[in-house]
Amino acid sequence: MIKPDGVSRGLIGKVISRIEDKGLKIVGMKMIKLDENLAKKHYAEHKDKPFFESLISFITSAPSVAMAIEGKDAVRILRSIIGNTDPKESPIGTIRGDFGIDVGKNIVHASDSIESAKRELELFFSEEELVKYKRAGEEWIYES
Ligand code: DAT
Ligand code: MG
Repeated sequence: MIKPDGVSRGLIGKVISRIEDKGLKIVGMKMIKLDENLAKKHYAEHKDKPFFESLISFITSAPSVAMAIEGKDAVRILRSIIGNTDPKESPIGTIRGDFGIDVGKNIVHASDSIESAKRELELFFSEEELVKYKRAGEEWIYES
């Protein structure tokens, strides 16, 4: 998901390009301004953290772009494309390392496990909103 800072800074295209360039496939996408209810469900694991209230206020402050992304090892690869939680600690070459400075404005979200990906996808997309198609050139990305 491209968070409110990424959308508001005009980084949607750059973020999507990195996902496409890697060879991953976008199978669902929507612009959505999270309401408090959805934001709290999405970040439920952090409800007792000191930064929870500011996180909810930030994530509901402007539109985000939610994406469903498919590919071999997609969860692990996306986490490596986005980088470390704190942009200051994130290597140059990652989205957070290249575009961010403070942890509370780290541009993107990505699920950290298959289980959280399933849970989060269900929060944002219905079955019908996820599409099946073949990306041209997949035979040049995957060995089999
Ligand atoms: P990630 O987004 O890398 O999965 P997370 O799940 O630990 O990181 O935290 C969710 C978001 O909460 C994170 O993207 C930014 C914010 N956050 C995390 N740790 C924080 C902290 N120490 N202070 C302020 N915001 C923080
Ligand atoms: Mg997380």
